[in-house]
Amino acid sequence: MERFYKIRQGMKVALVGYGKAGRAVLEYLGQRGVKIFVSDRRTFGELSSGEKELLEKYSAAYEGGSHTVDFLNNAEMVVLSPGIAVEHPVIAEISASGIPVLGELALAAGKFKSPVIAITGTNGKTTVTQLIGELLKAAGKKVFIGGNIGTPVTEYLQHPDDYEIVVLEISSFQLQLCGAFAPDVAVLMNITPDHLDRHKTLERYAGVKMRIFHGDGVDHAIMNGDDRLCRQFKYLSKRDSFQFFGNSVEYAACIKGVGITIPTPDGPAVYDLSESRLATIAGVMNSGAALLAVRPFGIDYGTALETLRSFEPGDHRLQVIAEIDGVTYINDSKATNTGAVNIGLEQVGENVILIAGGKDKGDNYQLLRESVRNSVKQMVLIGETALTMSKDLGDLAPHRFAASLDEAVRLASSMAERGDSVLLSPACASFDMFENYKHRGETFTRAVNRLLGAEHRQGGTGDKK
Ligand code: UMA
Repeated sequence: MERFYKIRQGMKVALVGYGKAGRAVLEYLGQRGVKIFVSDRRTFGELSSGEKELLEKYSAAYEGGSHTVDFLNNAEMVVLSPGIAVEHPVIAEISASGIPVLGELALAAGKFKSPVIAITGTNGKTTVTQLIGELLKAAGKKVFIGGNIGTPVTEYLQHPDDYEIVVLEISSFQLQLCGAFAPDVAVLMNITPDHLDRHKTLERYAGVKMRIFHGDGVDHAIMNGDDRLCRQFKYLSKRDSFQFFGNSVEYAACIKGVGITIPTPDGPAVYDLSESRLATIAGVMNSGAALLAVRPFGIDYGTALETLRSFEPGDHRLQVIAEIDGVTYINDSKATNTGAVNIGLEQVGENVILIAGGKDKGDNYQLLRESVRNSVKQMVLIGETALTMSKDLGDLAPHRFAASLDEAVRLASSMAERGDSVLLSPACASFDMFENYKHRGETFTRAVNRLLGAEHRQGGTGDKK
């Protein structure tokens, strides 16, 4: 049985990882008089002045360059950042010595003053988190939106009275050390292979995802009924009853085409999303999940429908950047796994010049074969995984290699003909060449804008046949 962790003045706590999550935890604990030790692989000299000031503000000790048992075993508790593996040898040794090692969610468990909606899944979780947030705000609720989406959960703990509902995007990394965290509403969007460099097997990855349903307080468990791996690994969720969304009239949210039907005591509520930005295969599934998640909070039909119809998806997810000489350039930098690329290719359709590759996360690129065969004319491969992708997919479409994303965009542009789409959908993390997926998407956008500028300077070449 997992327990809630209490914080007391004078307690010694070590933070491993001094990124966004670590800094938020430092601020939270520092204000409560905790004695803090911070360990990060960056040397002290590599920290920004703001990071140094924060350490000084709370008189936190700092270990830079590496993590050591000697430094951490002074602590009564270790809070581990999500990007650092539990299996890290130093963390494993600390844990074996009996010092509790917890993540941000385990620290926050028991401290929420408002209902919590938590969303996980390999793909779609950011959009669903945003959708749920928009639906609740449209209904006049004060909503905290955070977690993996960018604002650490701990920031909520600083001002819990400012909010009526908490909506959290939760990653598999965060679920690994979630302790007694139990949302009131838990949503699982889908499971496709991802982060297998960290989780090793698909079953372990799925098991971690299913932890979102484990806590005793989960009143509403919502799951994609159409997703093969969600169904295959459902037994790992330790519960029997779910509200499903997907393509069946038996489901709590039934999705047909671009419509969603949800039974209500007054008859079925039908949400027709045609003509909206959510009128895509993924868009309606995301909307079905979001509608089920907000159902306990009594949002009226008209408000919900209007909010969905006016929703604008975020950047870096199938974002159309420009049309140049009849070629559409699409930024799907957030597609960091094969599942997301399959969704993107299905949506874009045919005649795709695909730019893919990046940092390997243990994914199997053979899982792209069917959609590459159906949609892709040519490929430009970049990053660490370019050669592996060439081996796994190269027989399906002619391809070239590029040393940078700028070069990849130029090459793709030279290959494309009128009516084609140049799609950046990497199937990989970005860290081999970029700071993160946003930086990669922005680099792509800038490269496309340079092509656009060149076209304008030439007065539009119109040379694509
Ligand atoms: N570090 C070490 N030792 C290591 C590895 C890293 O000390 O072995 C240090 C780095 O020097 C850096 C810090 O750890 O100072 C970074 O910590 P972190 O990787 O845990 O990242 P944070 O900045 O704390 O951001 C985290 C999430 N990052 C990850 O899960 C990798 C962010 O999700 C999240 O938005 C943020 O907390 C706020 O909750 C990002 C992400 O990439 C978007 N998530 C993955 C994904 O979506 O696929 C799961």
